[in-house]
Formats: sequence, structure tokens, C-alpha cells
Amino acid sequence: MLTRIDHIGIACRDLDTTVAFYRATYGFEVHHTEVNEEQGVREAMLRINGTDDGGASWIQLLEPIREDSPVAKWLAKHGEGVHHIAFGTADVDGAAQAVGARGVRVLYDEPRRGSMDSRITFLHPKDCHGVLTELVTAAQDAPGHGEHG
Ligand code: V0V
Ligand code: CO
Repeated sequence: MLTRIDHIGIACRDLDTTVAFYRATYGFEVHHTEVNEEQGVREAMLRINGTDDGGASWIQLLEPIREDSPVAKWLAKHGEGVHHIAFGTADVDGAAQAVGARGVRVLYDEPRRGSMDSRITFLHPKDCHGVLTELVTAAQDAPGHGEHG
């Protein structure tokens, strides 16, 4: 059902400083940045492996853009650090339904838009031994991708 680690989400106070650390320390380059208004974050994606066509794993650096956002709340309580882990799947709808049927709280009725046009949902950390867990279908992994253009 889950085929890989898609990304590790890391909460940071200042995205530019954190990106600079990852570049200077490990040589990572930023592959993509975006603001996700709904999620209340500005984010940078650093690719670890895979290609633009799929199979990639990422470090997702997250800076809050609003005080009432999940990442801002997390930072205030815990400080910087690992915020969530995201498992990749070709079928986020099916995976969420299956996990939900096993008694884990799925936070969204329908998957929402994530980085790079992925579709994402979250599982409640209290039902996952303290780990905020994201399920994600990357745009490239979605059924039918590439068939229409
Ligand atoms: C909260 N808790 C966590 C946690 N956040 N535990 C582990 N990891 C986290 N990241 C714990 C917290 O310590 C509390 O336990 C309890 O859950 C309730 O937390 P709270 O601070 O009162 O916060 P809530 O209940 O208002 O919100 C928690 C949830 C929220 C998980 C419901 O953070 C949420 O909706 N997250 C999903 C959306 C999200 O995180 N978006 C940002 C990433 P104690 O201390 O009382 O025991 S966006 C993203 O990943 C994108 C766009 C992408 O991948 O494409
Ligand atoms: Co994420």
C-alpha cells in the first residue's frame, strides 16, 4: 500500500537560513519552493534521490506563514525539528480509507493539495505513536499521469 518515504517534513523558524544550512553542510540544492496558503507554510523541497519523473524522496523544510498554523503551533511548543513523515502511495484515497477503517483518525475527508501538485492527507499523531503521518500521491505517481498531455 505504501511504497516509499516521500518526504520528511522539518519545521524551521527561518526557511532561508535553514536552506543555507542544508546547502552548506550537505550540498543540497532547492528543487522547488512554494507557499501553501491552506496549510499555512512556505516550503522548500530538497531532493535526496529519484528523478523529476518519480521515485523521489525529499526533505521538506517548512516555515509557518501564520501564527495559527500547525507548524507555528508546533514550533511554539517543541521548537525546530522533525514535524512529520510522509509515506508515498499511488492511491492516497484508498490508503486513507484503509487506514481509517483500522481505527486511525484521518484528518481530511478528501485529500488536499500538497507540494508540487501532490494529493495529501494526514493521520492524527496520537493514533500513530506520536508521529504526525502524511499519506501522499505525487503528481507523477497518480494513475493516468502523462496520458493526457
Ligand atoms: C501536534 N502534536 C504532534 C504534532 N502536532 N505530535 C507529533 N507530531 C506533530 N507534528 C500533538 C501535540 O503535541 C499535542 O499532544 C496533540 O498532538 C494536539 O496538538 P495541538 O498542539 O493541540 O494541535 P492541534 O490539535 O490543533 O493540531 C494537531 C494536528 C495539526 C495534528 C491536528 O497539526 C494538523 O492538522 N496537522 C496536519 C496539517 C499540517 O501539519 N500541515 C503542515 C504541513 P500533547 O502535547 O497534548 O500530548 S503541510 C505539508 O506537509 C505539505 C503542504 C506537503 O507535504 O505537501
Ligand atoms: Co509534508
